[in-house]
Formats: sequence, C-alpha cells, structure tokens
Amino acid sequence: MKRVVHAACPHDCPDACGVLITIEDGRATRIQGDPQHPVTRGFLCAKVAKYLDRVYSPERVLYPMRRVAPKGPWNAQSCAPHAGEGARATQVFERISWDEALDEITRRFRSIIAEYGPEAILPYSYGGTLGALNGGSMDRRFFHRMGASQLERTICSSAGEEGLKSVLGIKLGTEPEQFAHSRYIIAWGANIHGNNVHLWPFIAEARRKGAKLVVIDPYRTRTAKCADWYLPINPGTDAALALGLMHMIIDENLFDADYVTRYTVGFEELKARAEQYSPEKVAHWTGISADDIRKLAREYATVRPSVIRVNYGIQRSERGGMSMRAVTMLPCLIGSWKEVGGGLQLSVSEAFGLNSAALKMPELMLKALGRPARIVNMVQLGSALNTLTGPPIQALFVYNSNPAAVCPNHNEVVRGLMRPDLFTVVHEQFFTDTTDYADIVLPATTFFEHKDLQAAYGHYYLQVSNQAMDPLGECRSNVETFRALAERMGLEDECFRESVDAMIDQALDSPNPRLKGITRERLEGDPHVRLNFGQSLGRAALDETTEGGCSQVAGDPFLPFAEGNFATPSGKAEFYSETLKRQGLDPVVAFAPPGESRHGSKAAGFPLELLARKPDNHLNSSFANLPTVREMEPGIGNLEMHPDDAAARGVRDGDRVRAFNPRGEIVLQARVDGTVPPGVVAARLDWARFSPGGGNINVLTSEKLTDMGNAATFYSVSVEVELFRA
Ligand SMILES: Nc1nc2c(c(=O)[nH]1)N[C@H]1C(S)=C(S)[C@@H](COP(=O)(O)OP(=O)(O)OC[C@H]3O[C@@H](n4cnc5c(=O)[nH]c(N)nc54)[C@H](O)[C@@H]3O)O[C@H]1N2
Ligand SMILES: Nc1nc2c(c(=O)[nH]1)N[C@H]1C(S)=C(S)[C@@H](COP(=O)(O)OP(=O)(O)OC[C@H]3O[C@@H](n4cnc5c(=O)[nH]c(N)nc54)[C@H](O)[C@@H]3O)O[C@H]1N2
Ligand code: SF4
Ligand SMILES: [Mo]
Repeated sequence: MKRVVHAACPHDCPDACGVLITIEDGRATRIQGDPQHPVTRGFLCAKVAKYLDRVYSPERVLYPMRRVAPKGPWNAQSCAPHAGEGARATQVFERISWDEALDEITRRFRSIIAEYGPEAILPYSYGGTLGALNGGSMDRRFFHRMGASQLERTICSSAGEEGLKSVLGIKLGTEPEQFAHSRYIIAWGANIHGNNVHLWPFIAEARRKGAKLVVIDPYRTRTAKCADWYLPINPGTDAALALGLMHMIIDENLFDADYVTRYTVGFEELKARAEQYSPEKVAHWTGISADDIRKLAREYATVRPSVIRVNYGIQRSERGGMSMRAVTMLPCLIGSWKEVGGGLQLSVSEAFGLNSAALKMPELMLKALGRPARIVNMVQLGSALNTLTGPPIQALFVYNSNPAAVCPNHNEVVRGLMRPDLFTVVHEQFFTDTTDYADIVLPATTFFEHKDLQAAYGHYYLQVSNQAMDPLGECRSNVETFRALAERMGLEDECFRESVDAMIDQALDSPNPRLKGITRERLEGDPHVRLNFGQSLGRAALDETTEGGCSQVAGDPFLPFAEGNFATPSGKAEFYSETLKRQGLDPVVAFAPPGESRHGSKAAGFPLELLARKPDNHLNSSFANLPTVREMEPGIGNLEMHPDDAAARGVRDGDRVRAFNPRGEIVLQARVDGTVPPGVVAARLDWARFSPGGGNINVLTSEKLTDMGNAATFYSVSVEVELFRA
C-alpha cells in the first residue's frame, strides 16, 4: 500500500513549505517538496530533504524515561565513549510506562503546588513546531488552568515586531511572489540563502530581469556572496544607516510627498531628526563610506519598485527595536508600498489572525488564581532558576525547545538546571543538551506523526498538515501529552477533551476577514489556500508597473499599505509615535551604539564584537545531532576573525583560540577567511555537548534585553580572543 500525504513543514522558518510524504506499508519512504505550493514550489531545504534520517534516527526518544544517574552533560558521566546517543541514554535513564511518568509528574506537581503555589512551575517552550496546535494550545490551557508561571516568549523576534509595529501597527509585508517584480532588492540583516531559501527563486527571477541585489550584513553570508553589492556594516548600527538614508532622501527630495502627506504622521519631526545624520557621521558608526551611503539612498529611492527583505538579524541587538523601527520607515517615506514588488517584509504572520485565544484560553488563569500568573522572560532563564523568589521555580517543563543550547548566558542556565531540588520534565524527539538535566523525558512525535494547522511568517498560504503515519514507539504529540497530563491532574474542564479537528475548527473561527470562507474541510481538500485579501488594489498597480503580467501571484497581488490602512492608533504610518513616548522611548527614532560594542561604554577589555550566529544547515539547535545533516555544516566549531584582529593576537588560520568575556569562555578553531570586518568575530550555534569544553557559544551571550519587546541580544556581545594554550 503506497500513498502520498500532504503535510507542511512546521520548523521555525519563514517558508512553511508544502511537503509530500510517501508512505509504504505504514513507513515513510520519501519526502519531497509539494510542487503545487505557489511559494515553496516543490523543493525543500537541504536539512528537511533528509528528514527521513530525523524521523527514523536511532537516537529518537521513543519511550518515557526516568533519570537513574546524576544530572549533567553525558560526557561528564561514565558512559561508553563511542556508543550512540540512544545507548548512552540507557545508562542515564530507565524506560518507564506513560502511566508511571504521568503519575510521577502529577505527584511532584501536586506537592510543589501545595508547598510553593502553582507559580513555582514554569513551562518553557518555543519554536520546535510552529503548528498552531502543537505550538500553543492544549499546553497553554494546561498551564493556565494550573496557574503556573507564564513564559514571556521573547527569544527570537519580539524586538523587531515591536519596532515594525511602532510604524505599521501590524505585522504584514510584501508577498514573496512579488519580489519577482522588484528592481532593487535590499537583504538587510537577512540571510536568505541560509534561513529563507524559498524567497531566493523570486529574487533570482527579478535579477534575470535586471534587478540589483544589495546585502547589508556584518557577516559575508552565502547571500552576501551572491549579491550585486555587499555592504558590511558594524553590528548594531542599522538605525544610523537608515537615518543616514532618510537624511539623503529628504535632503534630495526623493521621498513621495503625496504618500507622506496622506498616509503618515510625524514627517516634520523625522525630518528634523534625520538632519542630524549626515552620511559622514553615519559612516563613522556603520563602517560604510559616506559615498556608499549616498549611492544607496539614491538608488533605493529611484530604482523602482524597490523592496527591503529585513529579517530578525538586526533586532538581536541592544537597540534592535529602534533599528527595526528606522528601517521600517523607509518604504513609508518613498511610498513604495504602492507598488507590486515594493514595500518591506519582516514577518507577515499577523495576516493569519487565527483565534489563538480560543486555542490557549488565558482566562483559565483567572479560574486558577483569580489573576494573571507571574511572567518570566525566557531569555533570563538562568537568573530565573538561580535567583527568582516568591515563589522560586521548583519545576520546569520543557517542550518545543532546547534551552540548554539556545538560551543566552549558558553557564547560568546550566547552574540552574543542575539544582538537585529542581524537578525537570522534557518532552522531546531527541536526547538533547536539555535532557541531560531532565528527571523525566517524554517522547514526542514529529510532524509526520501528528496533524496540525500551519500558518507561515514568510508567505500568505494556510495549510493543514496531515498525519502521515502512526507515532513511532510510544511518542505522543504535544496536544496529546498535555491532554493526558490534564486528565491525570484531575482537571475536568471540557476544553481538555476537545479533538484535534475541533481545535483546528476553533482556530479558524476568528473575526479576521482574511479567514472568511476558509474551513478545515476546504483546507483538507485544497492543500494551499491563500488568505482572502478583499478589495486588493494590486492588479491595477501591477498593470502600471510591469509589462508582462504577473504569472507568480495567484490572485490579485496583496498591497497592504498602498492606500494607508495602517493599524497604528493614528491609522497612519507613525514617524512619530505617542505610544513609544508613553513607554519612555524616543517617539521619533534615534541611534545610539550598543553598550557592548566598540563604540559602547562597557566594552573595555573586550574589544571584539561577537556574532553568535545560526548555522546555515541546521535550525537553531535542531538537526545538529544528525550525522548526515551535520556534515553539511563544516564551519561549525569555528571562530571567524578578520586578518587584522588575528594578526594582532598572533593567531593564524586553523589555530585553536579561546574566546572569553566575564560570562564564560569557549575554545574554537580560528578561521581567517574574510567573512567578517575588523573588530567583529563570528561563531555558530551548536549543541553544548559537541564542544570540547561542554559549553556552546551561548556561554558568551547575555541575558540583557532589547530596548523594545524584551528580546534577546545575541548579536550585542563583546569578547576578547587569545591563542589557546592547552
Ligand atoms: N538554515 C537555517 N534557517 C533558519 C534558522 C536556522 O537556524 N538555520 N533559524 C530560523 C529562525 S528561528 C529565525 S528567527 C530565522 C531568522 O532569520 P534571519 O533573521 O535571517 O536570521 P539571523 O541569521 O539571525 O540574522 C540574519 C543576518 O543578520 C546578520 N546580522 C547580525 N547582526 C546584524 C546587525 O547588527 N545588522 C545587520 N544588518 N545584520 C546583522 C547576521 O550576520 C545574519 O547573517 O531563520 C529561520 N531559518
Ligand atoms: N547563540 C544563538 N542562540 C540563539 C539564536 C542565535 O541565532 N544564536 N537564535 C535564537 C532564536 S531566533 C530562536 S527562535 C531560538 C530557538 O530555540 P528553540 O525553539 O529551542 O529551537 P530549537 O533549537 O530548534 O529546538 C527546538 C526543540 O524542540 C524539539 N521539537 C520539535 N518538534 C517538537 C514537538 O512537536 N514537540 C516537542 N515536545 N518537541 C519538539 C526539537 O527536537 C528541538 O530539540 O534560539 C535562539 N538562540
Ligand atoms: S525548514 Fe524551512 S525551508 Fe526547510 S523545509 Fe522547513 S519550511 Fe521549508
Ligand atoms: Mo528565531
């Protein structure tokens, strides 16, 4: 029996690919991209193309496990040195039944609640799956109903979102298909080739028609290597560059005065501010020459349509919110939102407007506590585990995340996870850095093994991801795991008995007009349904701006802000924001260098700026443990340095070096190969256990939060480097 099942990739990636899984006799035998998907068009990234290796990996967690050895990284314990992960796991954990696991968890939870109250329990989850149900539904209901602490999920994108929304009011942006019609494309802190590869064919098409691709990134990414013009920028200085561009655009009258008058507020204030950012001054901060700044401003404003793909790179910086705000102003100033192939894309996720309140039911907290529960920021897990009182965290329930690898200030996180009195449960597909500290490990399904509803943050298509096969071993999805836990905790609310299909129906039952007419039944029949965009202005605009019609865009192109329609309090694009003013932030926009930077105040003794970057072929910490995927990322374990910085420290290509700051140190291999500008070093996120010292690059990153959105500052880190002498 052979059948092909449509699913959607749920990994934390803008593309949300349509996927076809071939099942023969109950076993998955092939994965391929769905050629019918209008954006992802039949190909998969290299890591997911190897997904059968992930699903059928011998290292999968297949059964509930209980710890029988002390907590700590496996390589600190007396395990067989060359055994596979699974074999090692059996020396640290013993297999137990789901009944035993659920009994033990609920017994511990009950006693913690009795002694400390429910807020002593902290859920910890992030991007393991972005499926609407398994990403956040039954789990939230469970923790809300118990009155557990709330997790502020800010490790990735919240600074950028706040910055974007301070101008636009909503997370919408240019459709990827429209990039084919752009003539000037700026990838701004966006590693398209690594992190968002399905945008690339549209850019390639635009370039065949003569478009220019400009990349602004401190690191010479794969994308930068393909660019027509690569502008290395000093980390954390994007607001200065954007202000310098606006200075030029206003000065030379290259802005769209009609658009600005009709659809924006605060132009005079912005103009006064931008005046202070001459190209010369901006060149000093950014490391980009004044001439290049002038040229970029003129080209961006006049070679039309021009579009900016900005990704989350620029907002992982101390003032990342302001950086994003500044960049978002650019298309509002030149009026490029009016054009097919104009505008800007950061994330489009808000277009989906699924009924998340129905899925997550925050009101259950009131039932439990009579008030909203305490909030703990996920970026500050280390401090929370070690220092939080009133009440202290006594239980940690991790799912959809691998905090012992991805969380900043790794040494503090590990110190907290080592606490003998902390009861830690990890629901996982693999034995990860985090399961090294788990008391109980529960086996989780992959997207092959459960059904879900899949939105996207890089395009406007909604998909049902069908279950392709039975769960392996005793794996359970997040939904089923929390359903079982709720039952065992004696929570009798009806919501814990809802079926997966009923929850998908609820998610789609939303006042959002873009979901009108989109039902589960329709999605089950048509695997890629585009959101409804009502009275789109796109077709007319398209006829004006392109010769050959628009083969890529199914339906009218969506131009969210062609006629204003901003979702801000004023209804306009806000160059001046009362909301920011009330928050004590600059209501216009300004630049100041990150504290941890060469120009910052706290860099003394640590003159190098570290970019603790993502691997091109893994997904944050996911996939790093699979040999066939790992071999695609030979740069992992390297510290990339500029020749000047290397020479000043007596370091040559290939030497072992020690990178350190007050938070920690790590030994890596120096690569002096022209990927970073002077003063900047770069390394990639990896599992802690694969590093010789047992700590990954996050030993150097900090818990410091961004100016907006309380997000992580992975790219505002200063370090020193020296030759390693063993
Ligand atoms: N292959 C792969 N794909 C992924 C991921 C992955 O780990 N691997 N992660 C997924 C996730 S969780 C996310 S959030 C997205 C993120 O996608 P992106 O936002 O593209 O992610 P980053 O790689 O963090 O940042 C993009 C680029 O910004 C650059 N950068 C760093 N600091 C600055 C700065 O101050 N200014 C400017 N201009 N650029 C800067 C970095 O060098 C990097 O090349 O990708 C998703 N896709
Ligand atoms: N130094 C540095 N650190 C970073 C970043 C960086 O660029 N540099 N990027 C940051 C960013 S942008 C992000 S988004 C975070 C990401 O941090 P995380 O969200 O923790 O992402 P992953 O590393 O992909 O880990 C997800 C885990 O969830 C598991 N999982 C997958 N599907 C399921 C499921 O259905 N159920 C359960 N229970 N588990 C599942 C996977 O096996 C995997 O171990 O990392 C952040 N950390
Ligand atoms: S990780 Fe991204 S590019 Fe790769 S298959 Fe999933 S959605 Fe597509
Ligand atoms: Mo992310």
